[in-house]
Amino acid sequence: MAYTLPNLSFAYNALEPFIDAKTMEIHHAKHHQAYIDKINAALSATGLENETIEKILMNLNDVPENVRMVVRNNGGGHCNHSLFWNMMASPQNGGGGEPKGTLAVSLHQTFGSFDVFQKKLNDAALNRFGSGWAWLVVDETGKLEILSTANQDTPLSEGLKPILGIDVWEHAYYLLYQNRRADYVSAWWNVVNWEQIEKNYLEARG
Ligand code: MN3
Repeated sequence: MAYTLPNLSFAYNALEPFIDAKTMEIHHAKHHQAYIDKINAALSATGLENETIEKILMNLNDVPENVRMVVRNNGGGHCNHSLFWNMMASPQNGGGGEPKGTLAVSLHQTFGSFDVFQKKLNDAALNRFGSGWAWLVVDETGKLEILSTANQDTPLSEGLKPILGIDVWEHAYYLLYQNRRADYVSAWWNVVNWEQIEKNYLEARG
């Protein structure tokens, strides 16, 4: 089964004024679609066509060497963006604010406060040189951790479970923010979907 582009649960303009409709449309319909086209082509005739993308990225060494880098980059792009769309919600529909529930307690226990957590994730996003992602992940022991990855690398390939990610590729913000990544990252918190991230957290802890 070839992978297909997931529908967004909101309109392209739903995240305005923080993320503009044009950026969302190009990001989803062009960039994400391109990753899907390339991963589908790369996997054809590998015997991995029916695996989930998560399982493939968790076991990159099982991917034939001649397509491994293409799978890592484009499979990662498909996987990361599929998560990313659900990690955002319109401010009119619950986006933004601070988390409630189990994750709020764990963030406090791990980082001391929500503000410290947010500052550390912002630092990870701003210090990622070039293209990549900043992540909040759950490690093998259930502990929360902040890190960043280059390109479309996913924490799944390191045995970690991503529960919140910020795309810091220029394609995610350049139309509206040009070179001002810090402004984009700070605006992004207005559309963070804590309800979904709480779900991701509970699922990751099992
Ligand atoms: Mn992107």
